[in-house]
Amino acid sequence: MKNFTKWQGCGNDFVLLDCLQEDIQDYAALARKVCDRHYGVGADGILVVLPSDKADFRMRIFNTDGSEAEMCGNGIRCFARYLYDFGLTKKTSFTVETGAGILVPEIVLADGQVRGVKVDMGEPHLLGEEIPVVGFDGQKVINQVMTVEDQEYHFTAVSMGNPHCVIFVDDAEHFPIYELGHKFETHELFPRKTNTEFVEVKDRKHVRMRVWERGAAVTLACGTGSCATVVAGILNDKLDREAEVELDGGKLLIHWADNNHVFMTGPAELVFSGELADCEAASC
Ligand code: ZDR
Repeated sequence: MKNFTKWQGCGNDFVLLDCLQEDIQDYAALARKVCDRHYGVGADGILVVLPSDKADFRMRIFNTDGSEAEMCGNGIRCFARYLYDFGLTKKTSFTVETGAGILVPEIVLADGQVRGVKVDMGEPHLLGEEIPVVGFDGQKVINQVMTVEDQEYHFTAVSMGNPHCVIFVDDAEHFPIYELGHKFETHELFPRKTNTEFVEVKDRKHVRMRVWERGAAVTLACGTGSCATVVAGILNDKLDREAEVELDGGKLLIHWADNNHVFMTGPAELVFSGELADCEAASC
């Protein structure tokens, strides 16, 4: 038996496993099993709470297909709220070691109630080899052309620790994301695959975005993708430094500050707690 909590941030949902006391052998197998919406709990990924010798806590995230992501924006808000609400820390701001470096979430309180979580997501990485994108070493990848199914698309690539391919479209609502998302994810330009955001700019402070996530397909929201979207919008002179990203499952406020750090503010909600009856796959 293993206790878990289920969380969602803008409808991007996660099973959180507290492994501060005891580690699990095979997170990839457990993620595939637990994330299944018929045979498991159902989630877009699992979040693992671990001790860290570099920060207050360490977060690992595994996608539904078992692949490990460097970072997860919606996940880290849920992760932070778990630590605060369940009394693992009394601090409202603390450090979290992730595959994208040490990040700093801050619990947003009003009248003693948690209203959301604001996260210093660190600096975006823009050079081709950092994202990575093939053929762009030493260069930023802004408004370049790629071909998918014989059609040309303009894309801007950004890493928020994990890779993102941002495509500005006229009509995000009707973009055939289910048909084409996987083709972007596995495009030869992106050797570590990519998350892909389809973005309609409403005005300089407001975009509508839909996402195809690497390792998970279409999800209702993407935190790192929202950060990448606003960074790409600024690089293409379509957005101001602070903008709201409207996702299928909610809204996130993103600010690319003067110190080059990206700040993301949004909700994180506990859905339920439970016990995994059988986590044999992970020998726990
Ligand atoms: C998009 C994401 N859910 C978030 O909120 O940032 C991150 C999940 C990881 C993503 N699928 C990846 O980089 O493989």
